[in-house]
Amino acid sequence: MAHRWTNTLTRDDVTPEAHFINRRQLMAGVAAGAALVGAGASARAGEALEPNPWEDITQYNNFYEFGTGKGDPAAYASALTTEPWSVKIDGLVDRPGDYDFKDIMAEMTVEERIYRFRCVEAWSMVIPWNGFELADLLAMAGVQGQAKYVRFETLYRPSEMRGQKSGWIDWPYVEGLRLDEAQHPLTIMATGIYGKTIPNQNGAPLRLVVPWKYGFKSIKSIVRITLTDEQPVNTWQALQASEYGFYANVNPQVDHPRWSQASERKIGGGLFSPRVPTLMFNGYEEEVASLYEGMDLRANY
Ligand SMILES: Nc1nc2c(c(=O)[nH]1)N[C@H]1C(S)=C(S)[C@@H](COP(=O)(O)O)O[C@H]1N2
Ligand SMILES: [Mo]
Repeated sequence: MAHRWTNTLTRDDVTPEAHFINRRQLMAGVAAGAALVGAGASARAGEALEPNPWEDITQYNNFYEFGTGKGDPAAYASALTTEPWSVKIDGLVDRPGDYDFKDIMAEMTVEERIYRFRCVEAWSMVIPWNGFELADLLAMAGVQGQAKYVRFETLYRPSEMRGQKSGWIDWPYVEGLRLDEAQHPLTIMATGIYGKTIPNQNGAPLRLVVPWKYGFKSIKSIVRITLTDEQPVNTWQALQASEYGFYANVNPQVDHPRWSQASERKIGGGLFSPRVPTLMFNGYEEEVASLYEGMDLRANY
C-alpha cells in the first residue's frame, strides 16, 4: 500500500504528459516514414489527456447486464443495490474470504488516474478515475507462489440486472489477467470518477481498469476474484474466440476480423467525432511492452 507509481497522472500533470506523448508520436512518425507527423497527430497529442465530460463517461456505456444499447446502463443501472457489497477472494491465496467493500476501502490508498480508455469497437475517451492499485488488494489476500492468473466475476442478480434475463451471454460476465498484468502499477480497481463515487452504469462499487487493454477487459461490479494456475476463459473469448482473445492488448497493427483497429473515434465530438490514430498499447507502451517481450502479439490477440 505504501508504493506509489511514479508516472501517476493527476489533473495537474495533463500538460507535461501531453508533451511526453507529443514527443513519442513524433518519433513514431519519423520511424514510420512521417505518416503520423501531421495535423491529426499533433491535434491528438494536445488533446490526449483532456478528460471527457462527466456526461460522456456516464451516458455512453457498455454494461450488457443492463442491455446492449449505449444508453441502457444509464437508464436502468439505478436498479442495482451496491450496499452492502462484498468481494469473495479465493483460490491460491493465504487469506481467502468474503471481504466487505468498506473494509477493503479502509485499507486502500485511493488516487486519481487519468487514463485513455479504448473500446474494441474503436471508440475512445479519457477518463479521470479514482481508485487503488489491484496489486494492493491482492496483497491483502496474500497471493501464493503457484498463482499465475487472476479471474474476475461480475455480480449475477437478474432481479436488478434486467439484461441478465436474456441468456445470450453465459452470465456472470468473467474476465482474466495474467498475474504480472494484474500486479502492474497501472492496473487499478476504480471506485470513482471525477472525485465522485463511481456511478452504477460505470461498474459500482468497484470495477477493474487496465488502460493498455481493450475496454472489455475492464470488468464491472466485481463480486469475486480468484487466483488460479489456469488461464481463465473470459466472456468475450467464450462467445467468439476468433474475434476476442485473452490478452486484448490495444494494438493498431492487429485488426479485428471485421474492422480495422488502426484508428479510433474520440467520443465527444457528436456526429463529427474526430478519428485519430490508435497508439500501441493505447499509449502505455513504455510502461507495459516488457510484459510481452518475445510473444507473438498477432497470435496472442
Ligand atoms: N460486467 C461487465 N463489465 C463490462 C462490460 C459488460 O458488459 N459487463 N462491458 C465492457 C466493455 S465492452 C467496455 S468498453 C467497458 C465500458 O466501460 P464504461 O461504460 O465505464 O466506459 O466496460 C467493460 N466491462
Ligand atoms: Mo468495449
